[in-house]
Amino acid sequence: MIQFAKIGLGGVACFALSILASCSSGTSQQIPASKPNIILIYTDDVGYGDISAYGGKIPTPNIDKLAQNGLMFTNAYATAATCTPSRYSLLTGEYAWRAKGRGVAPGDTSALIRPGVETLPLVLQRSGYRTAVVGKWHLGLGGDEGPDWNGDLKPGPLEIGFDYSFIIPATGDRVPAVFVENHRVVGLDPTDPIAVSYRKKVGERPTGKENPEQLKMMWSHGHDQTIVNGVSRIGYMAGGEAALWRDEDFAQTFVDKATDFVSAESDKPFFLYFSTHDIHVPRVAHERFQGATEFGPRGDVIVQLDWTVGELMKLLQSKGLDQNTLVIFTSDNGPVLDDGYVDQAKELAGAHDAAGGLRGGKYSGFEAGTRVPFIVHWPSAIREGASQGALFSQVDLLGSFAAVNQVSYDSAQAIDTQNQWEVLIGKSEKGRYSLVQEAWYSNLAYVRADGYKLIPGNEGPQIVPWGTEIETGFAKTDQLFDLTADPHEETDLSATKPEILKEMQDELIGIMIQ
Ligand code: NG6
Ligand code: CA
Repeated sequence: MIQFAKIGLGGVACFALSILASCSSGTSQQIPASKPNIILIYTDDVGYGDISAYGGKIPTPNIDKLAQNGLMFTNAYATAATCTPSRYSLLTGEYAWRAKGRGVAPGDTSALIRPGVETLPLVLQRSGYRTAVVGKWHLGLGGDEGPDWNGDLKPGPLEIGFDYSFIIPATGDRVPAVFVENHRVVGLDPTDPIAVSYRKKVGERPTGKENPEQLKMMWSHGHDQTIVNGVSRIGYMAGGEAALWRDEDFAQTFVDKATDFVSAESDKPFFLYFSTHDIHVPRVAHERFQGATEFGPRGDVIVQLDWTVGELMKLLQSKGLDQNTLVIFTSDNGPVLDDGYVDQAKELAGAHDAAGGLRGGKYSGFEAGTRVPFIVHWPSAIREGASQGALFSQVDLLGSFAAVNQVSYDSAQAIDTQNQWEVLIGKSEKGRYSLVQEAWYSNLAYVRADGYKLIPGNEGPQIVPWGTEIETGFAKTDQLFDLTADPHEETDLSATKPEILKEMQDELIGIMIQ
């Protein structure tokens, strides 16, 4: 049963967008309620069942509080079951599979989103916001020649709509193991330049393959190249010794950078794209969270993630911004236990079901690949905890924020975004008619609000072939599921419901050739 939050602004009930724009916020910051500050907490590999509000066994009281006082979505989707395409779509309003080369990006790839492309931060800049990205990027840096780690790293976030950027350039498990602030590697000594290769060994640093005795966390598949901070990575890196990160400090560093950005004097509202490293591999929590749970490192980084959310909320409260800041908490793709390091995630999972009863996981065309936790917290407008069952895609944030701010956007490029603002704040339960999910290798699945789901036939393997043990959902022929009657996608209805199958095949092709 879906309940809806009561919508009220500044003590005045407002029911229409036009009225909404004219209601005063009543917060200490003199910003109209139609322009709340926005923090988009974009977590990494957090599954539908990883948060305790969604049934997880690892305590996440700070995230649960967002759900208790906000809107908890049950049918919200990342656009892809891996990171790079999900982030691409989130920021551009276009499904990533529309062009090649937007799969999981190597750490030395050039910028996938180039200046001139419409983006969510550009829409918000146009709406009068100051904008920042803090955390994981994984969308490439630099022009066609690739990133210049020792020079100016552009184009990057600053060229596509962010006023400030502090990022892990790719992922925590990929070199170079350094932070980038705006255009520069942080703390780089110019006499010790960085060299990166994804093809051959560079420099003298030991590797996880040759020197496993130097590791504090052993690799299980991949991840056996250059060792930094006792963890071997994907890719080889030389130089940059003074700039190397310590994985244990990621969470605190990002909270500190967010604090600086939020605290800056400004008469503009802010948009903070806060993209955590948690809970991606390598799962190396800060010492104070190590051993926090009986679930091993994966449990510890979930607790650390919850701490991060608590710190952000405390920050908002301390600045008097908690009422009129719209906080979105979600994830870039579904869960994985063994993603390349021996951290006992599987052995210690116990009764914790990271996929929350869904089938598959990260990389998968089954539901756990892309159906993710999605919570919206905005006390000025959303007064009570409620659940939102409408079909919603992260690709819709661009169109929704453009609509509520009454700014235009390039709809020829941001082709897949829709205005779902009223769904986002719980004013409507009529979400999308349908959406497209992208699994590993750009294989697609098509989900409709009526619960039917099509996974077109493809030649991919049935199990992700490198040791994660995740089912891809792929089969040689088209599969049709009814998610309402069969949420675990067990019964293929393609033979018994040929009319629905045909209808959905046609609809998906229609979307693909748009
Ligand atoms: C895979 C990595 C995995 C992870 C993933 C990207 C191997 C064997 N596996 O190729 O560990 O890094 O890429 O994850 O190297 S994502 O969440 O950023 O998409
Ligand atoms: Ca991810």
